[in-house]
Amino acid sequence: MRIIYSEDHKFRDAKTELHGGELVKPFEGPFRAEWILAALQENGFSDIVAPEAHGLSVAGKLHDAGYLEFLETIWERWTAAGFTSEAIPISLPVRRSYHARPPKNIDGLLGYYANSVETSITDGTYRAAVAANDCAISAADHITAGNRHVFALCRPPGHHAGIDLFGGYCFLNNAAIAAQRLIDHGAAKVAILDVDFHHGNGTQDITYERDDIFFASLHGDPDDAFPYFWGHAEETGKGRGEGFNANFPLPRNTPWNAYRAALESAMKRIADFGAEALVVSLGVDTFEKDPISFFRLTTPDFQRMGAVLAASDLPIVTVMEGGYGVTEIGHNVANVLLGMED
Ligand code: SP5
Ligand code: ZN
Repeated sequence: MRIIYSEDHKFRDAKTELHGGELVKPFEGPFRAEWILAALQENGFSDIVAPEAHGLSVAGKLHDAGYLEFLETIWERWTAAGFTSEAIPISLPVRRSYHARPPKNIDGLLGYYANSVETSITDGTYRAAVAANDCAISAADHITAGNRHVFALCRPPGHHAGIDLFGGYCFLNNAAIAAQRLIDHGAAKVAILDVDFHHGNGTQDITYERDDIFFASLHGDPDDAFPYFWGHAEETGKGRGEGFNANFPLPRNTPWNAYRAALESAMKRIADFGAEALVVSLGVDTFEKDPISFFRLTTPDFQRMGAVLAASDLPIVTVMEGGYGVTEIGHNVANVLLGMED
């Protein structure tokens, strides 16, 4: 399987994350991609290529123009405003902010474009996010060129990034960008399946009113898990997108057998939709030892997951999302890809 990887992920290296009332070392850091890359190499994956540079040519079709300009300029504007530490939003539009609009004040703008506040913005964040977007686009292009399965080792992740929102360690929605690229190159219907532990609220936001992208997400029940305010089963799409969104919230301690049943339901929905290609938002934070999540998947379960995905017989772009804390994340990712190749 071909793997798309850019060293530029290293430019996303925040020092702070707001967690439990403290600024801690972020769960999402460069070490994650290093562990994953090492495990892939150990498992014999050797076809590892750098992405082409695409800039925001695809992202511009999905994300708001003001938001993209914000991402590009926030660090410069933040430091010009006299702040010396990392950029953390403090004030967000909420219920009854009827007249919310992008303020000119940089501190206000930061909150306007945030959906959660654990994600500090730093020098280099934008550069790394664009590189991850390049990986997703290049992976889609290798599929269009005839590859069956391609893995984009994206970092920072993307599935919490909405039309005009960052948060949950995400800035540009790499999975939606891959799906859009497949459509731009001729696919009529693309499915995105999100198996990260957390609901893919950003991907849902971007695809909610579309009928050419079917979005399915398996995740910790938002009643008990981040991002809390999205991911309920009754969110089924809107307008022409009604019926093209499927959420599978699952309870604390979900083991592989219960997970597999939900996964097979999601795959059935994707087959019924008539997808021509599948984008998988792969988070391995469903692992039993993940520090911020509560499912109970084991390392061998990830190979079983890969087999279920490949049984769809669809071309698959797999895009890296979450998975934290322990070196096993690398082996868990490798196992998904090995399961696809069997
Ligand atoms: C891409 C991705 O996986 N993003 C996840 C972002 C989660 N950020 C907030 C985490 C809050 C976790 N709180 C659980 C504490 C468990 N001790
Ligand atoms: Zn996650």
